[in-house]
Amino acid sequence: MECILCALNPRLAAGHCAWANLIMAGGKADNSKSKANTKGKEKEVKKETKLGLSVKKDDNFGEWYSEVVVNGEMIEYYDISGCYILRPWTMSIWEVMQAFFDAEIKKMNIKNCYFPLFVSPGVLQREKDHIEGFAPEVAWVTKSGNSDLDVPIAIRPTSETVMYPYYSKWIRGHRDLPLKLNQWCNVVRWEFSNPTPFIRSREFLWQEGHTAFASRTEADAEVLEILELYRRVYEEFLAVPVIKGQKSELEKFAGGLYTTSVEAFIPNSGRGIQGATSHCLGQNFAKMFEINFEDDKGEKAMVWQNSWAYSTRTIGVMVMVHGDDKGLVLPPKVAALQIIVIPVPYKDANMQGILDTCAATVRAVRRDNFAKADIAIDGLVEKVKELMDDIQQSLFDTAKLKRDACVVVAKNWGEFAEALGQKKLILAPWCDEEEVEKDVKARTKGDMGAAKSLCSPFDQPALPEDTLCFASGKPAKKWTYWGRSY
Ligand code: 87F
Repeated sequence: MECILCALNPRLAAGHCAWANLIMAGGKADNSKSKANTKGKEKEVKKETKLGLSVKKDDNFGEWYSEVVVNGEMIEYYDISGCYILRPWTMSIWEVMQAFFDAEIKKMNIKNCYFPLFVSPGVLQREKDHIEGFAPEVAWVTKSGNSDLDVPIAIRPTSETVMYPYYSKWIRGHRDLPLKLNQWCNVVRWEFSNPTPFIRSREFLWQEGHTAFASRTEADAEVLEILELYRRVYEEFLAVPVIKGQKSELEKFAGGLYTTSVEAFIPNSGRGIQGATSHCLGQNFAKMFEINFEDDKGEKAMVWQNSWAYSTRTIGVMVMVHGDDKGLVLPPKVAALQIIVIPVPYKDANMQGILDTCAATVRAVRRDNFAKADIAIDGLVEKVKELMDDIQQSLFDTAKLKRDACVVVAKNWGEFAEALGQKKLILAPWCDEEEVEKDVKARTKGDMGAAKSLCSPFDQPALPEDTLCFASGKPAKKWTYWGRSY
């Protein structure tokens, strides 16, 4: 637990209040006086530190978000659109999640590696069917100094084409399997739709896991094991509730067999957001990249592959879900700084009285709900640890209550359209036909963006036999979450 002692340095004290989960003040001062004091100082400090926000979360969510991430000193805008500087507050959150995830995948015997940033055009083309839709987002290096390169070089938007030629080389027999590699790196996707810090940026940090197995059974099991780790990153660290489920045929990674994801929801914008994905690639890439092996019967076989990733987008989701009108609210488990200790010896107060009180209790103020508590110095550390756990849990509980309050069950088009208009997270019975999803997209097109399926939750409510699809009226096959999304 990181804790800072602010020896009455108002800039430090105020500046860190946005991030610390708890502010503890030792000693009691004259209440009326101290209130007047803080009020007067607040404006001054805001001006000095630019920590104050000019808009409220409910009034202008987009502007609020920009101000929170910048004034909270998490990011700085950069002179290339869609690129952001990740400041130390951000990186320490990233590192906490990284430490957890990295340790967990090591337990699964997944090894870290690092492949080059650059992709040769030849190898990129081998995946051309799947890259087709993505091609406009690939960034290229065409020059060195003043001279054009003989062959332009792509910058990785993801590393399938970089890694799989070597999987083909390294995998010979069944004893080479499974091959389970992960890399922590940056990727570049030259997005054209409006960039948003963490949520949609042209360069971002992620981990990408790429694994190869002898059997589909092993691959299927890993997909879910990784997805559970992603759920834990969101729910246990970032205190953000997510839904685990499967993507529709239209929304899955086109190169794979099926895609699972964790989906979050941002109540203020009424949009769903894909939190992380875990794909079973089947044997599609094995075919393209000739990743073959001799199986235990001496026969030639093709590997089964998975790939999975989560990115710095996680941090944006957390800021959007927990932040308030005062700025950032970080769950204690990922906060670089949990507590600020402020000694309060006022000159005009009775010094002995203060010292007596200081020796006995501290006043603690929580960042999440501003609740105040006087805690005895005896057993303070234990109490504060409990308080941190309580803040972590109540951030999650509050976020879940808010998310759940946005869920609407829609059984027909009328109910669906109404709920969409109210920015809800819609759970609807669906026939699971691709054409019907395309039709839903077409019918909901507008300035706000079309609605799409988010996922079919693994946790399926009962579906009575005669239930009809909300959009086509055909027999429904499953419950699926729908909404606008990031
Ligand atoms: C952008 C440009 C080029 C996404 C792209 O999800 C290619 C792509 O293949 C591309 N944007 N994708 C899909 C990425 C799939 C997969 N890669 C490994 C993952 C997990 C990590």
